[in-house]
This record gives sequence, C-alpha cells and structure tokens, in this order.
Amino acid sequence: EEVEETYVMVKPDGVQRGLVGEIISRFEKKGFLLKGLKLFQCSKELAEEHYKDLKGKTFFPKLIDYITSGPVVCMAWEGVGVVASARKLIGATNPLQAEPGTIRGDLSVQMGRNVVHGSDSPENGKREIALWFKEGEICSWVPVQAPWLRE
Ligand code: DAT
Ligand code: MG
Repeated sequence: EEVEETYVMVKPDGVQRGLVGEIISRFEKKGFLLKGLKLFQCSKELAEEHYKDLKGKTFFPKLIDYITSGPVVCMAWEGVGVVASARKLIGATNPLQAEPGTIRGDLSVQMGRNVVHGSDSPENGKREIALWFKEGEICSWVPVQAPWLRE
C-alpha cells in the first residue's frame, strides 16, 4: 500500500463538452487527495514531451493536434494505489471497450476523443506532474475527512 501521485487531465473535448466538474467529482468522491488543479492551454512542445513514448505512431500528429486544440484541465492526485485506481476509474483507451461506470465508458465514444488522461505508472505520475505544474502550484494539505477515509 504505497502512497502515489498521478497526473490526470481533462482533454480539450472534455472541457468543451462541459464535463470538467463531472470528471473531477469522480476522483473526489473516490477519496483521493487533490494537490494541483488548473485550466491550461499547452504548447505543441509540451504535448510532444508528455506523449514522447508515442512518437513515431501513425496517430501521433493527430494526437498532438487534439491535445493542443483548446484548454485542458490539469490535476495532480495523491493516494494509496492512486495510479492504477485512477486508470480503472478512467477506463480502457478505446471508449467503445471501456466498461460502463468508467469515465470513458460513460462519457465518450472515440479513441481520438476519449476525454481524459491518467498516468500509467508511479514514475510517469511524478514525471508528468513535474512537466505540467510549476513549483508552487502543488499543495500538500490534510483534508478534514482524512480519518474517515483511512483507519
Ligand atoms: P491511454 O490514454 O489510455 O494511456 P495511450 O497512452 O496508449 O492510452 O495513448 C495515449 C492516447 O493516444 C490515447 O488516450 C488515445 C490515443 N491513441 C492511443 N492509441 C491509439 C490508436 N491506436 N489510434 C488512435 N489514437 C490512439
Ligand atoms: Mg498513456
């Protein structure tokens, strides 16, 4: 049971479709700790660095166009097992394969418009939070509900 951090991002389609509150709410209700939050229009360079492992894929240019097409909402979440749990809440990459009850399963239909991102490992969680947030944009705090989430 490791305390981890993950980077979650509402993609431009999620912002345009008015799904920001709904998406933040799912992680809040689960009981994770919000440590960073901002609306942000990212550069091509930042998007390419974020998705550097996918450079060379045929869909890469379209992916970069999509991510830079409008503002995104950047979030840093902390919690025990938060990386894998956030991926479960988000659902499969292809929304048509994502289970009902997941964010992608409930709210999207196409891989190129799958509304939300979540880091795939604790290492990438740290890497992506450092990439998208500046120092001073991350808060460490203890919510009053802490004792009611963990015994
Ligand atoms: P995930 O976002 O579930 O971590 P990923 O890291 O493999 O998935 O890919 C990043 C994004 O790139 C994904 O959310 C949607 C897009 N993508 C991935 N595979 C794709 C494909 N085969 N065709 C089109 N877009 C794809
Ligand atoms: Mg990924």
